[in-house]
Amino acid sequence: CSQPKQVTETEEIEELSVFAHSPLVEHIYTADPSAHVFEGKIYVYPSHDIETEVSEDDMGSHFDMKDYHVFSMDQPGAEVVDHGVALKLEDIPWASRQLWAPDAAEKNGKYYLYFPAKDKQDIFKIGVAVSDKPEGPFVAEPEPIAGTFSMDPSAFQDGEDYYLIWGGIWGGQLQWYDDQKLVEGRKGPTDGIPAPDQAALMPYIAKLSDSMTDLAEQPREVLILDENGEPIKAGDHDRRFFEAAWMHRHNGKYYLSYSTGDTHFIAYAIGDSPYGPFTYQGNVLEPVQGWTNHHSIVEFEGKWYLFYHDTELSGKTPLRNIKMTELTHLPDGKIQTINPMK
Ligand code: FUB
Repeated sequence: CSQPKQVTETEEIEELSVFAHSPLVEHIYTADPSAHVFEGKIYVYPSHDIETEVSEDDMGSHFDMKDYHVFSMDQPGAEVVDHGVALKLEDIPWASRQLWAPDAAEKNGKYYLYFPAKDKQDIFKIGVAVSDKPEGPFVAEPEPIAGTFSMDPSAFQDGEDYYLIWGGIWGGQLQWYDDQKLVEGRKGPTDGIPAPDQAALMPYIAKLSDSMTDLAEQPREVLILDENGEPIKAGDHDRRFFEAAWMHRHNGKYYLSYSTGDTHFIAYAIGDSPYGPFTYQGNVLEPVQGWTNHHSIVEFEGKWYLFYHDTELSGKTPLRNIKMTELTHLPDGKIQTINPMK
């Protein structure tokens, strides 16, 4: 019988360099990778970028995606399997366009794909689709999740509890809401953005119901505070929330990471509860090639990984490619900032 292979530190570093900072797939364009460990494998739920005639604007109209593919790999560095189309726009009764960044969760052997799309009135809502398998195909619920608005949902499991976190400004339309109500007449990317010295807009969180297809409670704003305990200001573009909220738990603390949008960082903040408040700490990821920066953080077999995207394959912002690399939590709980160019 064969002996188990002893992996040396050098071999481990070589293994890491096979996948670190390289596109995970090259046959289609992919972005916004949400990674989870399901059934002992890593599953990735990205956006599927496509070529489009739609011209670029500050509302993100050029991100005109029409379906989702799901990917899996047995472990980091292993072959990445494309499981094909998991859900398409034409099969979502309420949606009209723009299938943006999705995420997924598993509960009792069922899989839930949470996704944003514009409804028939061109307003972003968050929908859910269900499958018996992590790779789908997923069947969309007939209506968006009641009480949701804006985009970039991420699903966070904390023991028996599941939460949905979401929101994004500019093209994500969060600035069109006051007290979770759409304000008539707001149209552009900055209509409704607070003045620079006012608190920035923050992401939202709500617990999911037992069915996983509804919210169990009224959404709450997730506060991101500065070192003085004050909400990060709207004019603090290097630190304020823009989109792509992601939550993970490490050593009993909750980490909220997010994109700062026009300053292109993935920043993070730490708190004691999924509801926050969170205190800003620094950056997980420096700017990548391309305008958008969007990520996820997942633990697999005792190591932590960052999934992110850039535009290495196309050189064009709306045609991105997903990547992964190892992520380190330092002994003081901070995250070692990753430079994607290294
Ligand atoms: O992929 C479309 C949008 O671009 C996402 O929803 C944002 O987070 C940004 O990555």
